[in-house]
Amino acid sequence: MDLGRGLRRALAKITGAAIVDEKTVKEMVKELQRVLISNDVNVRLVFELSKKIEAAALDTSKLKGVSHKEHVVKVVYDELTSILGENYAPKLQKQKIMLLGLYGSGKTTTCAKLAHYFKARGLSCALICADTDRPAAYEQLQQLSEKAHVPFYGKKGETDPAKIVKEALKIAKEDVLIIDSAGRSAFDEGLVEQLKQITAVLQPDEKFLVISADIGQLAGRQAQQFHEAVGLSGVIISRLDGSGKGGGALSAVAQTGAKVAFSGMGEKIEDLELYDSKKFVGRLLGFADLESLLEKVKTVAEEEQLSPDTLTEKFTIKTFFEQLRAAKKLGPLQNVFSMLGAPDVPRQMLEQSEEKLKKYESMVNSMTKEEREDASLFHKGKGRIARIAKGAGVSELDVRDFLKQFEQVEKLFTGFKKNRGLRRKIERMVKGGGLPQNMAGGLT
Ligand SMILES: Nc1nc2c(ncn2[C@@H]2O[C@H](COP(=O)(O)OP(=O)(O)OP(=O)(O)O)[C@@H](O)[C@H]2O)c(=O)[nH]1
Ligand SMILES: [Mg+2]
Repeated sequence: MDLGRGLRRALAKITGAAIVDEKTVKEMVKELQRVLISNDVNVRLVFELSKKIEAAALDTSKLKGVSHKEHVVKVVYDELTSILGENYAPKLQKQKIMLLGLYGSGKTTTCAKLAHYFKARGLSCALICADTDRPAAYEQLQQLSEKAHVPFYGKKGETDPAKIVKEALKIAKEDVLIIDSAGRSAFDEGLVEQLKQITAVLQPDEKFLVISADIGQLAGRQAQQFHEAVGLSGVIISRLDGSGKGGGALSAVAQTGAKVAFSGMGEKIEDLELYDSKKFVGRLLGFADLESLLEKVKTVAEEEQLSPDTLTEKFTIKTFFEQLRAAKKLGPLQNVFSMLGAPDVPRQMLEQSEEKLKKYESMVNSMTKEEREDASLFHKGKGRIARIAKGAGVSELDVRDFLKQFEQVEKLFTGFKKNRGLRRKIERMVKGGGLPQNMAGGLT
């Protein structure tokens, strides 16, 4: 399961619960364990984390002005952040950076990404090809240097990487020199020897091991081996964009004490990010930071306490539209839904543009009261759709789209039926969100 989705789902056990007690905390922890392990986070680490979270979450002695819910959310956020390592602050100064790692880990691509990164911060950069093993390594880096608009140094046909570096250092005057090195299919002495030779000539300021997120927790062992052999200043995790094992790789590296410096988030040269575990967790959970996450927990809790229970058993077009409208006010709907314990509502359904809502509004206003209460009427004869389209000044396709969306959400709600508490909350939230007066009038 996707890590972000899994974490949101786990957290929703708390944020969506009526009361937070030992049972809910345990359920949440169980769900957390499941998602972390399926993302290849080390089992022992997961159990340590669970124990800590459970203990801290159930310890209510330190609740100062926050609800138990907020407290648990904070504990989870802090613990996740802590297993995923610290953030890194790059030196924005003259320096020599050497990249190393196994075959296909992303070294060459990352060289260009780093050049782009430092160049954007006002430093001049150059790329040096010290990979004499891989055919076309020279051409690949040269092409990338053109993309990044930085000079390139290398010598085709030369078999000694140390020599290439020595020559390049004589002529390269750029602030940041980034050196690409050869890979191997596995960690071996030959590679270590070669890296040592390059290091002796280059005297790099930074030695970054590039690891693909795909290898998950094995990243820990790899970081350890390379660190012991050649000494690392940090690790760059590539392909964090596409891997279901990113959490495993990051936590394993963090456990070795090595710092994750950057992460690769795609194939393009702009796709490099400075690593920040808080930002990473925030993104997984769908919030910029802990504050905005807690803020949302609070708002939802307050919304819940508004108006009395007016739950209607039937989900109708009227309720649907009211919800879309109300949700617009509550901010990113995906987050609101996940707070309520329903993290899986399709995204496109939740991101209705203002313009679309206007269209919907006129459609709903063109419907009869019966139609709003019973959408199945639209399946009994085409006349109705044509009438609504005409009345609302939209196409029949628009009406059909709207009905289709309604039906999808209706299906989801039927699924929620088992979960009456959730439905009740959504209903309350809608009432709490309040409809603009004229709209509310128009819909009765
Ligand atoms: N999606 C994604 N792809 C990446 C990322 N980084 C690298 N790649 C791709 O991974 C493949 C291998 O990247 P390279 O940079 O050639 O890897 P390398 O470590 O230099 O490989 P060798 O020189 O053969 O050892 C290429 O197709 C890249 O486009 C990343 O962050 N995200
Ligand atoms: Mg390469």
